[in-house]
Amino acid sequence: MKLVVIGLGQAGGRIADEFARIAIKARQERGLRIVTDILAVNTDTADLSSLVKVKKDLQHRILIGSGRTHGHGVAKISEMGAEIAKDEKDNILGIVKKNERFYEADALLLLASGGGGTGSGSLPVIAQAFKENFRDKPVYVMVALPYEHERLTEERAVFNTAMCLKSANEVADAVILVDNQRFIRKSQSISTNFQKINEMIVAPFYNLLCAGEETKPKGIGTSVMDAGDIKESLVGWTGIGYGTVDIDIIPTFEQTHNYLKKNIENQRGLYAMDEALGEMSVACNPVDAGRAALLVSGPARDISVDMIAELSEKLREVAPSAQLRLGDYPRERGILDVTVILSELSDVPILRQFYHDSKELAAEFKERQKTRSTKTDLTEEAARGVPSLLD
Ligand SMILES: Nc1nc2c(ncn2[C@@H]2O[C@H](COP(=O)(O)OP(=O)(O)OP(=O)(O)O)[C@@H](O)[C@H]2O)c(=O)[nH]1
Ligand SMILES: [Mg+2]
Repeated sequence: MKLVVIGLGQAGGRIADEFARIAIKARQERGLRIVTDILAVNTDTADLSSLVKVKKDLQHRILIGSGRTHGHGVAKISEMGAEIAKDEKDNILGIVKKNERFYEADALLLLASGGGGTGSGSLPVIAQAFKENFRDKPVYVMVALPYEHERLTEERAVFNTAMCLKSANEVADAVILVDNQRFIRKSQSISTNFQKINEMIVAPFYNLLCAGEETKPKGIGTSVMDAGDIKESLVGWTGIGYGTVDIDIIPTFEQTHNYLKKNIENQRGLYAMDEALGEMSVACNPVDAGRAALLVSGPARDISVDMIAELSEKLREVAPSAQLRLGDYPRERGILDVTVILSELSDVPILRQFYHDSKELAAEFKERQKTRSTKTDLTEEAARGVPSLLD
């Protein structure tokens, strides 16, 4: 599958940078093209220049709203991010369309954080603009949810995220949720280590995008997961998970094909699938998924029909309402990995929490505004009669 990737705001830009890194890796190591273009859009000049892999020209690092923000961001006011995006969407669309490979792209992927202003405000606007202009290309969005400490202390982060998610869901074909908090635990690194977190966010996409682009016979599985399968698996609220297991950890019984060996293969697959399901990008229950996809990748001799059957049976058990799609992707290297997509989720608890909290906040904002204007009126009243030094 080939994507056009557009990162919006700081988090979006950095995650786009990570997509650029895996795209370069796919070209160099596998001779495959998994993106047709990668762009970063921001109201902040410094954020744009701090990117590493996104091409450096003005067609790939696009500064918007400079007349209003002077290149310094929108300070978490996502309404301003949305306004600026409305003014500049035609310009962005024009730039994306100009790329000669644009028509090869299977879909668009927009990336942003929910908590900031530029990314969260512009993401739904740009998604809508693409939907209206390119009806044949699905538009997927990925929203990075704020950390727990931000949810507890930064009202704007909660409010922006709720508005961004609600609006994005109205226009995008799928909204991929990635909860920053879940990646902290995994990375065991300091909370600001975004690079590591972004690597983990993007990792599941590597094999997923490569699998259907392979042309070398030994990279083509028995059941190839191509762009068509992925499109069918990405609808509505979506989580993505990735698990890996080292092939060398369990003895491989090289020459034999006995029952025991098969069992070990299956164990590895189950282990990796369990990790993928346990560490989904957002906390969700597979029972609530309307669609699910599973891609197993590893050395051909370690992926048996038997193992795929067992994994699919287990996935069916935990996600009984999901339309299931399975794929295998032979790769000659020392690990076996499993990528899981759970999509068309009917319930994601953290979503409800964001909506609930932001409604309370909206009421509170109103109340505070009322109190403030009453006090301002009183102050002005008290100043009446005091001479001013100005004309
Ligand atoms: N996953 C991830 N999250 C990030 C990254 N950088 C910032 N965040 C999160 O994104 C939110 C802040 O939003 P930013 O993306 O910095 O904001 P912005 O879109 O640039 O908007 P403004 O700076 O307000 O103009 C916070 O919740 C951060 O925790 C990143 O590189 N990766
Ligand atoms: Mg910013």
